[in-house]
Amino acid sequence: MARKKAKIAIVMGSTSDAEAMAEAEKALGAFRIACEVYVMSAHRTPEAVAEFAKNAARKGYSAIIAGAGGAAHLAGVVAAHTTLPVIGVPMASGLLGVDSLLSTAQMPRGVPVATMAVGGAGAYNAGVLAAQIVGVGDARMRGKLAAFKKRQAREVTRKAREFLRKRAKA
Ligand code: RP5
Repeated sequence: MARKKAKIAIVMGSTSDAEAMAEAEKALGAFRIACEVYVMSAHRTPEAVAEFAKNAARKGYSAIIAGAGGAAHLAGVVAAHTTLPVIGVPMASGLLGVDSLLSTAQMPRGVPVATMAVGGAGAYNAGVLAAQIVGVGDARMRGKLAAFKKRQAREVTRKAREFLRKRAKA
């Protein structure tokens, strides 16, 4: 039987989160994982969030990435309504994102949200973590992840050599 193609849902609390959350899409794209993007707010459109989260498993998503800032309850509310893994991305905000980070991470016992770093780097990591979740049941995806790690290591080594070479010349 043919394997069903994995897909991930990306939800953000506002269009003002779009630039940072595009990093999640970029990471998923690097692994050729499809995603669908939603904008909805735990506070401003709470019914839409509950409806989305309740139906997400039936729609076939492997995981949900949820990014919000400030009193960032989006990932937590999504997690309250689904058994899918929820990856939270705290957006940078007026309090440098510390408010978003704590509101995303400090979930009550029994309702986990896998919380990433603040902002674009966190959103990118959310995409990589989603690929790793897909990889649990997909050896080809694990191969892609291993190649990604090797590429990343090579790039760090290349940049370090270049930096040291320039430094020696100066
Ligand atoms: C949160 O409030 C959103 O996720 C966003 O990060 C922040 C500000 O939203 P806007 O006032 O820009 O719509 O709910």
